[in-house]
Amino acid sequence: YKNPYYASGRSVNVHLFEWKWDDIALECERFLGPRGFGGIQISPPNENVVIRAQNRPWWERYQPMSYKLVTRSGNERQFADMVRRCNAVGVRIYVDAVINHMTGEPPENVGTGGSTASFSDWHYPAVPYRREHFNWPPCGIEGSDYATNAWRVRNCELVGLKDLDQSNEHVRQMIVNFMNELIDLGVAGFRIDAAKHMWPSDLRIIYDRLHNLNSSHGFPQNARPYIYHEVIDYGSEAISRDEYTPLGAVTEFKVGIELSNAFRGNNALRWLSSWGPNWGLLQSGDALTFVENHDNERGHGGGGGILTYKEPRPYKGAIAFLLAHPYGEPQIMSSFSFWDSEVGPPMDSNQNIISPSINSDGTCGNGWVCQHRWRQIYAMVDFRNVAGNTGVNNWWDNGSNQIAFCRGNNAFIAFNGDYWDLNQTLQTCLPAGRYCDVISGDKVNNSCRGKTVTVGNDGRAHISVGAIDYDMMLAIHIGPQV
Ligand code: LAG
Ligand code: CA
Repeated sequence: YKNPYYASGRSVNVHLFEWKWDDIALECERFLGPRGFGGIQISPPNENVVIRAQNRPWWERYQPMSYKLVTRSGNERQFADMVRRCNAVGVRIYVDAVINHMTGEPPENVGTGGSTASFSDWHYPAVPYRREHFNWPPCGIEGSDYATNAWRVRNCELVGLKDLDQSNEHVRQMIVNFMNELIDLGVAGFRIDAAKHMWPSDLRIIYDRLHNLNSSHGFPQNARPYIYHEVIDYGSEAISRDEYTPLGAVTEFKVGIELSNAFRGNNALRWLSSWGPNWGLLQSGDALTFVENHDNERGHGGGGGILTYKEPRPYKGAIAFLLAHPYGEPQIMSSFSFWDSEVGPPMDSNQNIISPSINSDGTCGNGWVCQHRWRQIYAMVDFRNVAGNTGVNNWWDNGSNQIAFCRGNNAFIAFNGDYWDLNQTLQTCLPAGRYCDVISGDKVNNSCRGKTVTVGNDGRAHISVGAIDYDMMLAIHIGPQV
């Protein structure tokens, strides 16, 4: 359950938060496929409760009404079409699976697929679930439970959401059927929402009943879905991330904290020379890594203080490091712009999601940030693919915030987080030649729009990253320039 089964030469997952299935299919064909992206985490595809009273907050999608594949992102036909078209261009789909709970007690009682429920009876006829399928009697998780009481964290309600009992055979079977339907439609795996709130032993039984990935979508025989567990573990709770690594990968939230800290200038970049488990992080093969996720970019899920698109210079630096370094299985966020932490995606007067528009420079409009279309970010996706499975070599630093390293003989990157210029001749480990810095500009008609770097026969090159340059890094590699 730890292999994402990316198509060969691909290595990065992008969370297209609240995108519609038709738009994702198009994005796979016109951008993500050609640019070498490995996969997409999509928003929960199953029916959720509609919350008009709060103007359709993004988090209504974390309140399931049923496992019907009908949401504001699209219906089952559109879902199937998206998966088929993305797989056809080498881009995998990972589903955000909300299986810990159903809804709270929202003021309205209709789902995105038209289902109704009777919340106060714990009755969801469209699944169906009844009272006996929930942990009973209901209790609410309290803040203090996280430190001391694993049982309450798993068997009580998370923010009032009706807590399913995954030790119940009917519940397991409904969840297995839901996940198998998605696997049969060609998805490559799952993010397990709120995994901390479910017993690993129950999850194991569910996973053991999952189908192999669908070989008619290009997966090898006997391939198991990639499963990454959302477990927020900063090291001080009754439940540890290590309880989930025997089951699959785990979200490593410490990565975003540490990289945000370092790239904001609160911890010298030189220390990143030991990046990885030495920092108290999970083993590389166990870790789904990212700077920000949809919760902590807006102060939800106990998060905050993480770099986001709103602080673009250090943010791009942190993402460049995340993608340049071989540690972990990286994911990037692609957001809609927001000022209010509850507001949902851009929508029209009928509350339908508005598609992103594409500007002439390739960036998005209509309220979509599309970090994956920022040159500095998509260029680093390509960098990681070119680096392949090489390690880190030729580490250099100035004892402060200027660092550089190579990935084998394939790729080289330098960062300047100091208040003075980086102007050095450094060992790049690349073959002699002229390279375009992929951060400062694309290559157009065989010439560099940004900086040019000339590597000599000895592999050395003059590297310049000014303290006030637009970006804090410079990257070159042997691949054809995108
Ligand atoms: C998650 N991971 O464990 C998701 O990443 C996170 O986004 C989900 O919370 C949460 N677990 C449940 O799936 C989000 C919002 C919450 C929201 C919840 C349900 O961060 O704020 O709660 O989704 O929609 C909302 C209200 C609460 C209310 C609750 C139940 O904000 O005040 O108690 O609904 O009515
Ligand atoms: Ca639970």
